[in-house]
Amino acid sequence: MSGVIEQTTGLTGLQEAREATARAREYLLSLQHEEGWWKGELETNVTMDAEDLMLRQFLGVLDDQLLAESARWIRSCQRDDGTWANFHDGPADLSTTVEAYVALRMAGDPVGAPHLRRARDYILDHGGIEATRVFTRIWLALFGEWSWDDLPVLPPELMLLPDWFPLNIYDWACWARQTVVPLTVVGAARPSRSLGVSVRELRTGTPAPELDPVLSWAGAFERLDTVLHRLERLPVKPLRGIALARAERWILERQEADGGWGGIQPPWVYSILALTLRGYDIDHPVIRKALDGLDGFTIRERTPDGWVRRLEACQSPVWDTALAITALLDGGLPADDPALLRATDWTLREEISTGGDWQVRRPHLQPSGWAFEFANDYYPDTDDTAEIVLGLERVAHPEPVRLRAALDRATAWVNGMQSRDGGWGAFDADNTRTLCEKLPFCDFGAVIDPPSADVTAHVVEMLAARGRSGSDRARRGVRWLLDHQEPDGSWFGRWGANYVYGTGAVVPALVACGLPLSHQSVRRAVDWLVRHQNPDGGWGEDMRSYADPDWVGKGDTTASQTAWALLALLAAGERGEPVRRGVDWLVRTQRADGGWDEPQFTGTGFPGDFYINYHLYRLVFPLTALGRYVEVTKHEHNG
Ligand code: R03
Repeated sequence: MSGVIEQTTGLTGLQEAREATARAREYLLSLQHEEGWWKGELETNVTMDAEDLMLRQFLGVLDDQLLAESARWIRSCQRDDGTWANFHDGPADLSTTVEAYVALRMAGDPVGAPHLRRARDYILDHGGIEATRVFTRIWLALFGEWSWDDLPVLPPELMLLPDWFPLNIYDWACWARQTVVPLTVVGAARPSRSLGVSVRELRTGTPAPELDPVLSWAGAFERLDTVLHRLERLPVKPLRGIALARAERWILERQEADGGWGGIQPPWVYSILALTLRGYDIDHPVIRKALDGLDGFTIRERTPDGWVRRLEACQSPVWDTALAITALLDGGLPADDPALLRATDWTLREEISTGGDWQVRRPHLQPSGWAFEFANDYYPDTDDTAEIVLGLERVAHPEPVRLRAALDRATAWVNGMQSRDGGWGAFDADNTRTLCEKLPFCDFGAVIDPPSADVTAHVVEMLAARGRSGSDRARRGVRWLLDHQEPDGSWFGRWGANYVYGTGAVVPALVACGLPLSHQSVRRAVDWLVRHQNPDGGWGEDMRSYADPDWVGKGDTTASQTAWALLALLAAGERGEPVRRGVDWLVRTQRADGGWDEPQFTGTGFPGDFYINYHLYRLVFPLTALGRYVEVTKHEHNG
């Protein structure tokens, strides 16, 4: 009995939640850049660093200091068992471990060193180079450490397929398209340069696996690949010259202001390789700009062991700024605060005004919207645009007409990007051709961008905020969400981990669209969240939930995931024990400076394959959740 009383009285009061909110708010304000934006580190895994070293080795521009600093970082990420993982405390990843091993060999670590021996034991026990992903083997083929004959052919003639023909480049997700186009150039050139060391010791000699059944798409494509390999050996390929020239032009036309491609590492580095192989030398302005731009994605840090250097896969200033604006507004900052006005002015300057690849599927739609990064003008996305509109909509800007005009353009753009089935994908409409996934090349990451619950929810919530919850498009979006609820009551999280993220996004959106709190869809979601609350009062969901149903809704409590669950519960009208215990966890674990620790990754690049630790998630989401808790509790206390 006394235990129960203690537990109840130990729970956080409104005043403590208020103080925690204020601390988080001030801390977030202190992190704003003077130009008005926020950007947290986007932490991923050491393949970024290993591939950066291989890129520079290939180009002949690898310098010793850079090599030493990257190697020091890679070594610092190795675990006691000799392996590397793709997320904090995650299982070993074979391809990542192979790439890290190659990088450390390049840096001069001896084959016999204990840390490399442990890595090699793991690699050989798990199938060796033969069992790694295609991308890893492409990197090795660039240095003669793997044969181009044993990689899937990606013929440049792919560029010549019209945009209605299956497997044409616009059937691929934008990130896959931007990666595949330069890789067709690289694969056609079949280069082989010196790595300086050999990593033959990582091969097991295991023959390639059996082909899939003839009558499956995968099996058919594998046999087609054999034919393509034979065609590659023909002395004349009539369309090759035209195809390569078209790929080159396609790449050149898409270089961004920061020198990159698509704002992400893979197209960036493969485009550099492709252009180099087309004869652009290292001092050509296009290549110079591309390499200089990569420096902007580099983080250098002094550690007790010396300087370390690591590369971001991507940068998130627009996304972080959108989430920060909402967090500050929910956290009680006045809507005309100078920090919010500066953020709004910067964001307005970032609005996309040029066309892009999305126009292939939506040719009559006017450009607008926002991309995730500083520079990615050809690829705005609906998710960033929805979150920006949700934030800016609430700011009291001195030029309301100008602001409203931008929000109207952006809303129209997002509306036009709705897919036929009523949902929204991130970068393209109707990017749903699953045939792409069956190609032997496609063994890593997603290669299409179909509608997802998290993105659709953000869009629908945005439409509601703009007074359009009754529109036909919003209604079809809501219908899509209701149709895609999992049998257990949750929603899948495509770009965040995982069902906690999906559910945390969808419930507020449905409620914003006027779904009654008593609706069975909302009730089932609430029940799912309550059932998955950790004993400590928080929520957490491990990345393993993407592959293993036993992990669904389970994992160490994290600040961002606890906040996502609270956002759904608060939107659903919940005010009881589960909410109070979640809030209590946030208040209890807040650092003195107003932030939270979160070594766990809670962002998703590709379910199963690629994960992100967004360093601002641990702050913006708890601030939003605490702010909303304070707001609803305050009103209910006052009656
Ligand atoms: C959070 C929501 C906003 N959102 C945008 C999120 C962008 C996340 C970063 C994307 O970075 C990428 C890294 C990648 N790697 N490999 C690929 C890749 C793509 C994006 C990749 C995978 C398969 C192929 C081609 C490229 Br095929 C490391 C909506």
